[in-house]
Amino acid sequence: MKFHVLTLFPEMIEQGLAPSIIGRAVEKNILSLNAVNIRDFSKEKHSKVDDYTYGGGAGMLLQAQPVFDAWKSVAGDRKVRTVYLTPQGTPFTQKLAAELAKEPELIFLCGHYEGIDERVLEEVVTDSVSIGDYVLTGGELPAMVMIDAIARLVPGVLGNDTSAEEESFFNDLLEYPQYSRPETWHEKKVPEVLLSGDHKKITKWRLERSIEKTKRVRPDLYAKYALKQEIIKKLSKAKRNHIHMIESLSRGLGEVLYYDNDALVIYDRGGETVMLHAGNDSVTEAMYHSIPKEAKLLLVTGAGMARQLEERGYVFICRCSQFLYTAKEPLPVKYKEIRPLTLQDLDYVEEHYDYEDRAYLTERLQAGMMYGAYHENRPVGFIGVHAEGSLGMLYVDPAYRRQGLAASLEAYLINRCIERGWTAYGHVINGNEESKRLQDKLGLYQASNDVYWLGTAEEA
Ligand code: 6GU
Repeated sequence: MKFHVLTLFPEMIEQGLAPSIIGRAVEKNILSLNAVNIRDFSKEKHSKVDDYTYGGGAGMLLQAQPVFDAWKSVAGDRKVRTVYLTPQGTPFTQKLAAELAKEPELIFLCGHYEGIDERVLEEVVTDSVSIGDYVLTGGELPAMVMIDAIARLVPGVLGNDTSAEEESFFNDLLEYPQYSRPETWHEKKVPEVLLSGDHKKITKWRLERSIEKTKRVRPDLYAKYALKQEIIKKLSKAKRNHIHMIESLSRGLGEVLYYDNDALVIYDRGGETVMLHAGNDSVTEAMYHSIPKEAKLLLVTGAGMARQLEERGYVFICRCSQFLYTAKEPLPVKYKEIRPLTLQDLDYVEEHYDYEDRAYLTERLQAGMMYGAYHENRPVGFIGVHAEGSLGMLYVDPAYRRQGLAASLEAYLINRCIERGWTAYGHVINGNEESKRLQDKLGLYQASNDVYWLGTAEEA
């Protein structure tokens, strides 16, 4: 990932980030950091870049020309997402950090003085962002804050890929308190339960502490959490039919866009997928308008809703049966050589899985969400978890079929889901009887209602 920062104080950016984890990732070539001095693009005497504001008022304004030329020197004719740091921007959140972390390249424009000439902002800025309701002297610290938050989500930067998901804001809850040695310090003992070795109890205690803390210090966040829990509880009355929405919310990727008794719209950030459900099988105006423009895929629970969305321009992709594994016990796995695939297996996966593009498969591999069956150290089949949470992408080389490899792969993946506290579920395209038999054999239950996948015209 490439970060460019347009600034009057490039050394602030370079020196501010160099000693940190971000600096290490730059050394390892996972990130690049390019601070560009706007003053170098001045065409005036003494490299002047500011002037008085038309209409009067306090202070000086950065002029359009040097800002534009600095931006152009970086962006050229490419479309690069450009963030203007300003207290007048939309608030920076973990959600925006996650969205920006998917970009290959970002430009940050740091304001100074009283701001920047509006005309150049109109031409180059894609996002105006503020880091909070207070005023700083310039955009450099906010740019560094954003770079830090975004960079730690880029695979490889933190080293340990699971650490991003357990922390604050992952389920609208703040993190629980933590303790290290010694067991007693200043006459304070580490809570007993943490020494018990009982992981179920520990998880329960941590959740309770998270809830208690969030209620106390962030009632706004707690309200979001409580709403999701209420919806999960309601959906769980028909768990088989709603498992995709339940899992999207409980795994922390789903966000409630619309909720009205019997109608629900969820945006799953992982899969850029909107999930729609209504008891009366119809899409109201309000539900339709809640669909964000960045959504590429829709997952719908009724034929009527699917038809109405087709009339609105979405393209039908497929109708699937939904299957889920509700037992808590892991499944036996006969084939022993199953382990995570790595980026080195990208060509193999791409060659044998037709339904997704290389970028998607790369992301799934990097997320550690694809597993391979190996023979003599070469993959001979694979399976994975899709970005929105369903199991799929199952493939076995022709020479290795009819030996139970598919069953082993799926059983293995279901066990990994159980370890994460997830309920494993998947979609079987209508007509794929062989896959249905496999789900049956492994003990998965079929939901009574089918689901429908739709996409934007370009996606489908
Ligand atoms: Cl992005 N810029 C400035 N100057 N002040 C801020 C800010 C940004 N976010 C909060 N305060």
